[in-house]
Amino acid sequence: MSENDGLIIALSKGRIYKETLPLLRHAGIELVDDPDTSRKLILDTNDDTVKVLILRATDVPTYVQYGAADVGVAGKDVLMEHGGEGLYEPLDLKIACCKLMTAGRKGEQDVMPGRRLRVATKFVNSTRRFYASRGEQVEIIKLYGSMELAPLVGLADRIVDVVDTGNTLRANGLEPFEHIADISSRLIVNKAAMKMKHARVKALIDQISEAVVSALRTG
Ligand code: PRT
Ligand code: MG
Repeated sequence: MSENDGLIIALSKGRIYKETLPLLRHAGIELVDDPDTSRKLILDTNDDTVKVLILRATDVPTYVQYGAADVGVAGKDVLMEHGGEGLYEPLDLKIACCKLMTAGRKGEQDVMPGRRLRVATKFVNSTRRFYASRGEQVEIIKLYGSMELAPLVGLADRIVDVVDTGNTLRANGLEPFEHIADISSRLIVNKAAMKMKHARVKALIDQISEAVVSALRTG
């Protein structure tokens, strides 16, 4: 694959991969390998010049930022944490939708004024910005997963996490409190690739954009 006309796309396994596949198909890109059964991290497509990298969701913006991938798909939650340096975000794909929310033990929304909340989350930057915007000083505890456990065992008063159906919160005796942001996945593009591979990247953005519109129309 030549450096200049090749295209490298960064995706994460799971819901983003599943929901991005039909959009790529609309752009004429079909995957040859299935990441759920293959152990390969670089997947081939029907086009020799297009490869797909399978990464941890939080690593996708980093690969695109440094140009190891030309384009990628990442949740807005992940992009808000990353900060967006070195990349453009030209397209809202309207997939993997959810909400970034604060949550806590059911019925414990009220807090004593002046008491400093402890908030457990993997979204440290978004959490800091949210509470700062309300003039609230909180202590943030960085976790990497299973945030729902933290309020149950007294590690934290609050969590900040993405919520879809809310079933996971409910199953653990928690409830959502404040809405921080609506989240969906975005197409992201490396800034240099946008210039150097403009025709190719622009064509991909246009085709995927069409696919998003027609997916919304057909529900
Ligand atoms: O799982 P892993 O640690 O590898 O990484 P990840 O959680 O970042 O990746 P993944 O594939 O789970 O999520 C990728 C992206 O999907 C996220 O960055 C979000 O933008 C988006 N998304 C949409 C979600 C959800 N919906 C969602 N429900 N990400 C996570 N969840 C979690 C939620 O936190 C809860 O624990 O799924 C669980 C079920 O949600 P409920 O509310 O339906 O019970
Ligand atoms: Mg997950």
